[in-house]
Amino acid sequence: MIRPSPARRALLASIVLVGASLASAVAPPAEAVTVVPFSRPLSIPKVLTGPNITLTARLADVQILPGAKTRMWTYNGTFPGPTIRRPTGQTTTVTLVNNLPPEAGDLTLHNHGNHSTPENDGQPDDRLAANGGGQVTYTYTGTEAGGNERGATQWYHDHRMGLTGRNVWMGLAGMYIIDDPADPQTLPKGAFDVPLMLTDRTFDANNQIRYNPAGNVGLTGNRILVNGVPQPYFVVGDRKYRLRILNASNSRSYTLALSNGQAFTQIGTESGLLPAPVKRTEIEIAPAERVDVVIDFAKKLGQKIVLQNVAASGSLGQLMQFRVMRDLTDNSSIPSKLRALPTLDATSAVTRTFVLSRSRTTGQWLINGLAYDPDRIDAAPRLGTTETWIFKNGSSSNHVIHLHDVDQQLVSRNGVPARPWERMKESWNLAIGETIVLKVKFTDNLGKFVFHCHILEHEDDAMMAQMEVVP
Ligand SMILES: [Cu+2]
Repeated sequence: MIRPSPARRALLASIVLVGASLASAVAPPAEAVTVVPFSRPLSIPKVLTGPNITLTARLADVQILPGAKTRMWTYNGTFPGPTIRRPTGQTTTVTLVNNLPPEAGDLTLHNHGNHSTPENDGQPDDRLAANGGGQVTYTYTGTEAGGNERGATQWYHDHRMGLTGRNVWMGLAGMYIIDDPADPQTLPKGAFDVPLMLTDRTFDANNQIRYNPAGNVGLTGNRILVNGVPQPYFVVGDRKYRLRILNASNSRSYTLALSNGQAFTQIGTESGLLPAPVKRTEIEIAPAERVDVVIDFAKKLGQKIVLQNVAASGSLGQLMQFRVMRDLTDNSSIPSKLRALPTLDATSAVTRTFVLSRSRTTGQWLINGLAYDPDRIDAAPRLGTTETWIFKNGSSSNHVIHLHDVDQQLVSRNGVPARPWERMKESWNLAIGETIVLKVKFTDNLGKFVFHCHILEHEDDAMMAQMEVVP
């Protein structure tokens, strides 16, 4: 039996309430639905581009499966939430309004991957948007280390202490893209630059979802959604498309491959463009990771190509279908050099080691033997210095380590130099027994930030730690 942490106890109490609210909301019993693969078009979330954005968290009935709509916790009534798309170097405010029912409690919004000050980072217990119409405005400057923040595919999601898994599962997630004129401008753009959010959910016979993680191992769903649609099709032209793929699932990892054996050209990660494109036929993507890829459908007119998840079989292995049906001229290209990485100090001021483990007595997930304590500082790097951070996975599960505030460069994984597609990121999958060595430079922002496992049931089980950047 797992002894619940305080966060866990709050979560368990809330599950009952969520279940109750959904039970009262569902329609009379309907037949369990069958999804015909590739029978519905891909949905592209609405794009918000203005400098002052409002995200209202509210209930909405969303058409996910055929038949009854699914009651979800949404931003602005859709799942995924709207895609925010902003030029780097320009200030953006995002105002979170909490109009969810009382059982949702207070909320916080984390812009995942952004270089935010602590007060704008959407911390688990600070500056909460109170239930019943409370508002919090977050300000993002779009600047970093004396210049503009790098172009990147980020995302925003709830980050409430002990309740992130529930809140994201119920629908509180969307994408946030920073456009950067310093990135090559010949890459596919406009309608050929497409965000894809992967999530998994389990639906009941009435097409409703409910958050019941049954312990702290990690919740997976029995159906995979791409931009909120089960197994969609997407009509494309015979040209290159840029796909910004986000794994917004609570705990499921995917291994992406194309059914015709064609390679993806990976051009970016969570932290923006790679130094150079890399061809890969299989790409593993763990929770919170993003891969920015180009698929070239040239000479494929008339073909149907499936984006597969070769980590699973059946419907879980068939994510979406590209139908190459439009004869188009391709004016895009992928330069051989994309974007150099920032230069970090050659020497590190400090080396810190963090071991990921699980308590033998309580089953709780731990970092350096400890559960999260908001009153404890686990690392205090000095502003402007570069440090070496080592993460070792000593547990019997994979974990996805996510550091807030700054990008990280990979020195080595299991003693081997970084592979070209993971030299700079901010969410790192560690398989059992793996060790990564990161270099991290702390710029601009003083104060406290969390770092944690992004398997949300592990995070909510207090697999989180805190750093404080000091003068
Ligand atoms: Cu974990």
